[in-house]
Amino acid sequence: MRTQVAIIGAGPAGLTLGRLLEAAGIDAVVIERRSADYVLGRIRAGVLEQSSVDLLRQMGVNQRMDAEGIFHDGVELSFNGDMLRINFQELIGRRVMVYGQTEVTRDLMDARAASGAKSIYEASNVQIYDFDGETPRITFDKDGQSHQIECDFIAGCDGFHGVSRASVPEKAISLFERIYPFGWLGVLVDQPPVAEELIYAHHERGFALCSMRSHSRSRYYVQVGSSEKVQDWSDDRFWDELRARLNPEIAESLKSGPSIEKSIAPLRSFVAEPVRFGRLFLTGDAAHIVPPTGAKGLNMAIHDVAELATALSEFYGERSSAGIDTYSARVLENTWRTERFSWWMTQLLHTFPDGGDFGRRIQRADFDYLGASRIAQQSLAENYTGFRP
Ligand code: RFL
Ligand code: PHB
Repeated sequence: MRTQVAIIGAGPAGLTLGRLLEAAGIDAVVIERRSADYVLGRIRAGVLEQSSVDLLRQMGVNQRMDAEGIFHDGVELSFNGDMLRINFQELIGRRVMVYGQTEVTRDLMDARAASGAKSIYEASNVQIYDFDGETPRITFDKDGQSHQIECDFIAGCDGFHGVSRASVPEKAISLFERIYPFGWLGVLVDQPPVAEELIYAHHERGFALCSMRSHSRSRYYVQVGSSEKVQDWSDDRFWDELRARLNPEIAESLKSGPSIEKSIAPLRSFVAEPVRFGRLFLTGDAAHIVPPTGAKGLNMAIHDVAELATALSEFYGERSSAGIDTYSARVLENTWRTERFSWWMTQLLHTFPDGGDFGRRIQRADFDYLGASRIAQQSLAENYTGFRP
């Protein structure tokens, strides 16, 4: 088989890139290790920046998003029960949309199926070759047979544990990483959200987040130690812990219920440099990881592939490699800006085992500064809604 761009991974990065290339008349195949149902079963992000919403609209996959997505003008912060609302709309004239990653993925998969674009699910043992030359190749196994795809470019959209970044020679890549000594235990529940907007809560017992997927489905998280096991968290234990970390009035109005999904995600900050290696490009979680506190991972993935699609369109349309040559620098600029913001939100809101009294006083001072300074609030608003200089 031959294609112009082989896309490894059918997460948001791979599927968005596939759609953008399709619109540009560039042939692409998506190769995914898991089944489509497995990909759709992963509960992940919930917040879209305006620029992501705009891109999904531009790609014509907005029908359900426009009907079901919920615009939020701001978020609430809570610090040991003291509340502070950050009103993005009023501060900087922008807002965000609550629409689950699962839904974005489903919309993109449906659009791909409708247009007949080629996707190969349940492809095992994917290997990539010759991306330092002009004719890269991919091999994989499916239904007991081995297959090969020849292509012009490989888009590594295969997440943090994928094969793309792992195939780059060690000396060609620099990795920057911070692993946090905690994770997020998340619960999905069919109950109306406790508040109209998201609540990010710092508490001595640990961070908590009240989020949502719709007016009748809520998503909640609590910070847990890195060694915690999900089976040790009954629903009752989860709800008790969440309530203990919220402002008492809010805790009182929280509607709990049987969890329909419960999982623990570790928190890390991670950046690979560069993100282009000859004819291989890394995008999304394959290139960088942020802790979920800033709601950025999905939006970064969409940003990267928009840059890549523009670069590839220039290559095929105008025979110019200028976009390809600057892809890495453009992605890394956005990456580090967003890494900083996600790190900052994380260190403000979480309880650090080694933070000590000094660390706790600094966190309180940071929160009080936000409460007192419109400029500090604008900075948060600008970054949370997506800063594009
Ligand atoms: P994905 O979604 O991991 O998709 C990669 C795909 O590649 C496949 N794959 C392979 N395929 C073939 N061969 C191989 N060798 C392969 N190895 C892997 C995988 O099966 C998978 O289908 O990466 P992508 O597309 O870069 O998308 C990134 C986002 O998924 C991620 O950044 C976000 O979910 C992060 N995130 C959030 N981002 C936001 O923008 N807003 C949020 O509110 C938000 N909340 C979150 C989050 C992530 C979380 N977790 C679980 C880490 C909340 C949580 C709890
Ligand atoms: C979510 O709804 O899953 C969510 C929302 C905001 C975040 C992280 C996760 O910062």
